[in-house]
Amino acid sequence: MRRQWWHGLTAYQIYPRSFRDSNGDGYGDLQGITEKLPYLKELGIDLVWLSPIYKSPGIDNGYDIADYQAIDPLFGTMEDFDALMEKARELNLKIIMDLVVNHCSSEHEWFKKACADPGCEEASYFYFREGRNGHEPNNLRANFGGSIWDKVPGQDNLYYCHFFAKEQPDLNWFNPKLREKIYAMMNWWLDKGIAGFRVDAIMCIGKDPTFPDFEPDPLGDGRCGCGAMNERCNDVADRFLREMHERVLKPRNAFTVGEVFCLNKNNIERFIGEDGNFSAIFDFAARETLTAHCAYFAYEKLPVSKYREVTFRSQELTNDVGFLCPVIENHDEPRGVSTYLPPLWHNARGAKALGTVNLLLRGVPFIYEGQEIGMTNSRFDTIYEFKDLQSHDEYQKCLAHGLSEYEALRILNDEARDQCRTPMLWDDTLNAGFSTGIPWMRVHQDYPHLNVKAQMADPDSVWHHYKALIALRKNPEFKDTITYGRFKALPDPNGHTLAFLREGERNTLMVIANFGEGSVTFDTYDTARPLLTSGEVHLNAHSVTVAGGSSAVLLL
Ligand code: TEU
Repeated sequence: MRRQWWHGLTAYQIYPRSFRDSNGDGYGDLQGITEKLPYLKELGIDLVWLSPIYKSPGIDNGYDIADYQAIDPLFGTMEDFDALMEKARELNLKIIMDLVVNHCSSEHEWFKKACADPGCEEASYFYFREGRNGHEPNNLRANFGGSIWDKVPGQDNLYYCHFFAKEQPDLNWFNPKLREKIYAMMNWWLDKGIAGFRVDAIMCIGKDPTFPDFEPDPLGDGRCGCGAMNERCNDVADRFLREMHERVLKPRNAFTVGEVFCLNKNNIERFIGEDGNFSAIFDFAARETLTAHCAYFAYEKLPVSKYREVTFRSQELTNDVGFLCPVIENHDEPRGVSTYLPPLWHNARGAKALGTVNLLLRGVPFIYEGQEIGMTNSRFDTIYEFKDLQSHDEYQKCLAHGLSEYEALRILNDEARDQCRTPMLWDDTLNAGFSTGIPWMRVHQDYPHLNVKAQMADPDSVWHHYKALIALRKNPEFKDTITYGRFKALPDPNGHTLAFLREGERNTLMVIANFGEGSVTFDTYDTARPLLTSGEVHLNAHSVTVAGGSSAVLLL
C-alpha cells in the first residue's frame, strides 16, 4: 500500500458553536477554538475537522451555507480564521473544513437570483421543476420531513428540490459551470492552508434528473425517503466525485473523509482504494443498522454482539483495500457510550473500554468533542430544549404514531442529534467554563464532576486513557502495526466482547474490550506484555482475564 501523509493520524471533530465561547455571547467561536488548540495538542491530536463556520442563517446549524468564502459573524472574522490557521501551523495540527455542496442556503445569492428570475443562469444551479397535476414533481420525502419540493417563491407551479430542510436548496451537479465554481472555492480554501475536507452528505448528489415517483415506504404518508433515489444513482455521484478528485483533491494531495453510508464490497475500491474518490470514509456500519428504520421511534437498541458483528465486518471489508475512519459518535449521533453499551457501562469504565476499540481498529479514528472525557447523552426535560429541526420533526412523528409526549421525550433523549451538541465541559465553574453568557444549549447535567479540568488532574480518568491510547498509536515500536497491521477478529466468549488482533510486520497486538458483567479469558499462548489496560485485567502465564467493563492491549 502506498504510504500517505495522513495514515496513522488521530483526528478530532470540533462542533464550533459548542466548543468554547470567547466573547460571552453563548455560542462557541473561532477565537475560542484557537485558545484550545494547545489542549488538543496535549491530548495527542494530529488533525482537526471543523464543522461549518461559513456564513449561514443557521437553520441547520451552519449546514446551510449562504457564502462559502465568508466566516459567519457568530464565529468571528476571516482574520480570526487566519489566526487559527497560524496557531495550528505552529502546533503542527492539520485543519480540515466541512464541504457542504449537495445544497447551499436559500439565503445564498445564487438562490436569491434564481428565485427572482427562474430564467437566469443561477436558476440552472438548482433543480427547478414544474409540478405534476397540481402536485409536487414526485413523492420523495426530505430527510427532515415533508416533501423534497417547495414552491419557488412567487411561482404557481414551479418547485425547487431540497433533500434536507426547505432552506437548503439542492445544487444541480449536472451543471458544469456550477461544478467549476465549487472546485474554485475548494482550491481557495486549500490555498489558505487547510489540509482537506470532510465531505458532507455527498451521496445525495447522485440524482435522477427526471425525478420519477418511488414506491411509498412504511411511514404511511405515501412518500418514500429520498435516500432511495441516491441508492439508485450511485454511479452519477461517482462520476462527479471522480472529477472532483482528479481536478482538485489529487493534485493537492488533500485528505478527504466522505460522509458515505452505503459501503459494500462492490463500491469500496472506487471510494477508498489506492486511487479512490476519497482518502477515507467514516465507518457508519453500526449507525446504519440502527437508522435502517424510518423514524426514531422505530430504532431498536443494538446489542453489543450486533455492534461487534457490523464493526468487524467493515474492518474485514477494508483490510486489503483502504482506510475507514472509526467513529462512535458525532454531531449527528447521540453519544457512543449511551448508544452502544449496556446501561451498566454508561460510565468511565465503559468509556475507556469503548475508546480502546475505537482507537485501535484499523483506520484513522475521529474523536468527537467530549468523547475523550466519556460524555454520555445530555438529558432534556421539555421539547423546547431541543434545538435541532430534525428533533422537532421526529417528535411530531412520535405523536402521530400515538406515543405520549413523555414517551416521545424519552425517545428523543436517546436518539436525537442534540444529545451530542451540548457545550463542551471544560471545568466545574459556571456553564462548565464554556461561556460566561447564556449558553445556546443547556449544559450537560454531569459537569460538576465530569469535566476536562478534573480529568486532567486525575491520572485514572477517561481523558488520561485516551491520551495513553493516542500515545500508543504514535509509539515508534507499534505505529506501523496500528496503522497498517491487518485486523483479525477473535471470538466473542460471552456475547459482549470485542476482541481482535492487529498483525503487523514487526509485531502483533491483541485488543480485548469486555462489555459483559462477568470476566472473559483469552489464550495468549506465550507470556504477553500488557501495553495498556483499563478496569480489571489479570495476566497469567498463557492467558489473560478481562473483567466486565475492562479492556486490554497486549503485545503477543
Ligand atoms: O448529514 C447527512 C445525513 O445523512 C443526515 O441525515 C444524518 O444521517 C442524520 O442527521 C442523522 O440523524 C449531514 C450533516 O452531518 C448534518 O449535520 C446535516 O444536517 C446534513 O448533512 C445536511 O447538511
